[in-house]
Amino acid sequence: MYRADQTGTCVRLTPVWPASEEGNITFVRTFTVVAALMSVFLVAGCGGDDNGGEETTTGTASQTFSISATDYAFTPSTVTVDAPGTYTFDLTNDGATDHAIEIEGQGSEERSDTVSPGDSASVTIDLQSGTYEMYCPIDGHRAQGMEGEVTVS
Ligand SMILES: [Cu+2]
Repeated sequence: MYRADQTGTCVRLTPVWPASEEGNITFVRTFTVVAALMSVFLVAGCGGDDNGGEETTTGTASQTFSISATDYAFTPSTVTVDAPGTYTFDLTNDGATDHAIEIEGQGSEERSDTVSPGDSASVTIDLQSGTYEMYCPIDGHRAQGMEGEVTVS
């Protein structure tokens, strides 16, 4: 058996006989429980350190696609991405009239600014798994062929 003697800030363990005063035995038992709890805490702490070096990056993917707009089509007109995430579509207007790009589906809808011939603009959207429509929202451009599809697998 051991008894903890506190001297200043230093804890010193000294042997005591089991038959010593009841109070000392109770103290030793309490001390043992505290020491056991500290051991558990230290083990947990080591586990945390081990995991700290192997952090896995998850969450949003990020990629930019370049889309060309002409009178009246998008190139490419279909885009496929491997995973849900935040994606940006850069639209360059290679046509002779104003265009824009809008992506709509899965409850989301995002539209770029209107782009004058020779200029560019972008639209960023959080894509979930599923299919989205991609089209030019200006006048009747969509009906004239400015539409496509974005698929998220
Ligand atoms: Cu257009």
